Amino acid sequence: MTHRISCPVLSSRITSAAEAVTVIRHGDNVGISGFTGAGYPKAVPTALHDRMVAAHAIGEELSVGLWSGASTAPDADGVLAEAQGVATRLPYNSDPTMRKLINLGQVDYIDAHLSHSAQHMWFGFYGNLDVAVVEVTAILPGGLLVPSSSVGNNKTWLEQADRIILEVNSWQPRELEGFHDIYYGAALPPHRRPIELTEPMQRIGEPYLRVDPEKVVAVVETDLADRNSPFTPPGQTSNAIAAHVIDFLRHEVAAGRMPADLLPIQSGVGNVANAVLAGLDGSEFTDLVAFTEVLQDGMLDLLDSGTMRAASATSFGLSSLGVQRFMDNINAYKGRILLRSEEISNHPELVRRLGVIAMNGLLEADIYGNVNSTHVMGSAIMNGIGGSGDFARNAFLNFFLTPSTAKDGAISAIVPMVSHVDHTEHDVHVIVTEHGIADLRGLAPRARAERIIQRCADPAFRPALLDYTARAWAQRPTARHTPHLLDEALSWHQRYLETGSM
Ligand code: 0RQ
Repeated sequence: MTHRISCPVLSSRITSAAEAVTVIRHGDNVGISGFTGAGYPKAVPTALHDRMVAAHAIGEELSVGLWSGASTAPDADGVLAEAQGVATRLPYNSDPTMRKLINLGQVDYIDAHLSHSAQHMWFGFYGNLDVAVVEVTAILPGGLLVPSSSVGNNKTWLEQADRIILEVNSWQPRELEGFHDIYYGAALPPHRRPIELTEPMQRIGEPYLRVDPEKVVAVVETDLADRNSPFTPPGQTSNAIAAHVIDFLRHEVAAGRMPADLLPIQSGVGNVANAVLAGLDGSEFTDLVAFTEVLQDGMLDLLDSGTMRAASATSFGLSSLGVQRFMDNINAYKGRILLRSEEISNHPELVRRLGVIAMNGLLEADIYGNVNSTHVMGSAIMNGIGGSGDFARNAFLNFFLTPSTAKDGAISAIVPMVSHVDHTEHDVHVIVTEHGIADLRGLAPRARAERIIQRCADPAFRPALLDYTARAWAQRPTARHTPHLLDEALSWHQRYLETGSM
């Protein structure tokens, strides 16, 4: 037995990654751990890549359905995409190689709300899960698993898979034991009970993942780092967006709609989200709490400065510097950070009960407030809806944050009609760009259009947007509640495709 594996039954299954992947067969569905580049398996995907390449070289078919918590890394999604070994992928991806294959139509991508992915598995919507490959920090004497830097869908994958490969990663700090809360009370309708979580940091589960040792076919030891992508320091645009959000929160507190220590915060991935967190750090707000899915560097800063008292998430999403900082002070974070399954971190019942303030990015919004978070020019997937729908739809208050233009000003983030809809006008409260903030709550469509154009659109695109709305509204008798010029509504996208500018 090694120092991380103290269960005699499971230590007898220790083997190499190359040996472990022989249990994966063509056509299998493989559920891997991993969420925003944390806690994904690091040795098995590469070994599977090698096996796929060798099989393809002699004309054998070997491809799998690949399911995860959310995004992984070049040494998981990336290598499997490179081997042309993935037939279907769900529920979220941000790997560029995988994205390319999805957009070429070579991988079928099921872009799902993250809170749905586990329950859709349980409902039988995705078919059988043949193999689970799950990274853990340690295996305890009785076979309980200490989870690693993300939880994601691991509980469901371990329960549902026919065969299980465990990767025990000694790069993950052993002190992660105690950071997790794994809820085992979920049931299928009509037997579901309320989830008794009324405070973001309440424990409702166990610190360990359970596994049936009979199903564990291999245990692979690794010592490899998470992806840990760097963040760019907030620039002028991100800082301006952050300042608008914080000003708005201040206004909401002053108006008596929110307590002085705000409500639980959810913050999406990316640099803009990180800038908002940085902005909160310099503000008067204190004693904040997060009920979110990803814990980025910005949130670690808030925990360090004491601006935030605690954070519940499903995963870390730290830079290398962030990881170092976390590891150096790990015991100080214990009790202040909880990692849960993504079906709980993103659960609509909990998001609504707790009254979460949701902050997520977007690709484009239209004049009436519909939001596209996923598809470039209506067709090419960027990442996926991720948790943005889980949080936005059920939030007390949601923000959608974006620079007003993309691609050096060639693309307006505010368009007459979005080319793909992820968040409908009914679910969008506040849109923010560097130019300003459009509070859409309680507004009818025409008032929303005026506000979005005047406050959020880039000045270079405002005249054309105003011209569009004026002509749409002047139409008779077709102009109605939400007026559009149907032959022009998507012409901005078409113009971009044809000329390289909207
Ligand atoms: O591409 O780097 O090649 O220039 O899109 O844009 O402005 O850097 O914004 O990193 O915050 O990402 C919606 C993708 C925004 C993200 C999205 C191009 C732009 C750039 C990125 P380049 P920015 P961000 C929690 C919640 C869905 C999932 C989610 C996302 C690149 O926020 O994936 O919210 N959200 N999950 O140039 C064409 C446009 C564009 C555009 C931007 N209109 N048309 N390209 N870009 N706008 C996390 C999880 O759930 C795991």
